[in-house]
Amino acid sequence: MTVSAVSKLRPVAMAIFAVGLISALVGSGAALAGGDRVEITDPWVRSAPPAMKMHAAYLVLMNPTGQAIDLVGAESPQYKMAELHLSKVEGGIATMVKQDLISVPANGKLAFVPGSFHIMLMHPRKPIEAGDTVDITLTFADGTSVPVKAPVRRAHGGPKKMHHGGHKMN
Ligand SMILES: [Cu+2]
Repeated sequence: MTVSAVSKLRPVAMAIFAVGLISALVGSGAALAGGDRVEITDPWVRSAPPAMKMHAAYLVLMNPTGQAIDLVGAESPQYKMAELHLSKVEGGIATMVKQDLISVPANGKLAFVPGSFHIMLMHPRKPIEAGDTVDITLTFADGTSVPVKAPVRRAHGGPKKMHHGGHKMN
């Protein structure tokens, strides 16, 4: 009897605490702009030939808050190193530049796609191939970190294969 009485009380106490917390935030006008508020969609890692000791990870970050949220790092237990990179073409030469910070604009989104921002996963501890899943942890400037599971797959528009009809132009 005593145990069930306690377990019935606890959700009520939690609810009161949560309401207090929310009203405190609203009252002070502070936005809860932690990295844990970022919505992450479509994470994936582009597969590469085994000789290639690095892979690029892509995803889309959506920031529903009224303040910019800054991504400052990434890591994966399956790789010795990971960095935030930006691909660009300078003087006709494609390069990648390490980024110390990538800002996701307030109420905006940032897509990591081939040819632009990516997470550079370097020195895989074991071979990584299409069908595997890579665990990535994103770290934000406020100290929060968010885990992401990214399936490994071949790039769109890789080695050309004939499509089997049925294309519709919309
Ligand atoms: Cu890179």
